[in-house]
Amino acid sequence: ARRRVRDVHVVGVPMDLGASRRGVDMGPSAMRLAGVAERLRALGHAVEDHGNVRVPDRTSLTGSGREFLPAIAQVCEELAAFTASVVRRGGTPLILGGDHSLGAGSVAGVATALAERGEALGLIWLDAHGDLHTPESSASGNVHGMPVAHLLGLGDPRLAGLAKPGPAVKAEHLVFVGLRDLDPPEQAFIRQAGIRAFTMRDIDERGLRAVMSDALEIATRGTGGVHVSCDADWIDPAEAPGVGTPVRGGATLREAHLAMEILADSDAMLGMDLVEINPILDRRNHTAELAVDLLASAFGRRII
Ligand code: 5AB
Ligand code: MN
Ligand code: MN
Ligand code: MN
Repeated sequence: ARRRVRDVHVVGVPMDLGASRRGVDMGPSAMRLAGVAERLRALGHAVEDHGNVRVPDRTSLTGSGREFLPAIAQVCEELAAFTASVVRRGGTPLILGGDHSLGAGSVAGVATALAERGEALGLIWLDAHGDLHTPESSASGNVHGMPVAHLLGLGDPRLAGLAKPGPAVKAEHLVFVGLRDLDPPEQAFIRQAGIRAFTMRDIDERGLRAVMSDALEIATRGTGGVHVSCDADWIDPAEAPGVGTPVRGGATLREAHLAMEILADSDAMLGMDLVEINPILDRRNHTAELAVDLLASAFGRRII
């Protein structure tokens, strides 16, 4: 397959308001220190780093959990405006997180730009978790467990209403890969809404290549392209210890690379999030370096 030269527009979202454990706000710095822009430039892409979206300082806010939703919605609104403008210009937005609540904004902006050309958006959500809670269904109240529900138009209108006309994504164009930790309301929702989801068991039984081919088929059928939202916790914590919410039994290093290589070959990717890197839990920036390696694969790195 060919390797398309892209205009990559990087933005950092140094936010951990969506999580109860602190530290993923340092993810953008960690990936920049690991050389993300330089790595993508070395592949021939034009890369512009736009710096960080403004995020309110946590110590300046009161409350916790779902009480941070209005502040998160403001960050997501700014992020959605950014990704929409990049996609309108034919560029590829690359979002460095930050907790996964930012997905409610990044994906909404890409969807808005596509809707302007009359196209629907496909979404591949690589994650140990479903992130399908509404504020009502969530036991933790943590907004990083809620972005997918909001992209489907459910939950709080301040997050669900960011895509114009919205909702950002239809259930039929959404697919999960890597799931292994769902809460009961998320399980019920997946079954009831008929959401396509590949668990670690599917990867074990069928292999990553077959699962990823199906995921791409689902996310590209009837859409103008695919946004890939990659929560670093889809990878096994043995490989990626520096993540916000580690869950044993995740993708291997080689499965993660193959997933990215298959995405690059498909040429269907419109934008990407790499989120939930937690340098506090990491060893010598290992997980951020792994994330940057994976991004290189997703953006067309070749061995030969
Ligand atoms: B992540 C949990 N389902 O709602 C919740 O890391 C975990 O963005 C959410 O996938 C994990 O608090 C959110 C238990
Ligand atoms: Mn997760
Ligand atoms: Mn997530
Ligand atoms: Mn997490």
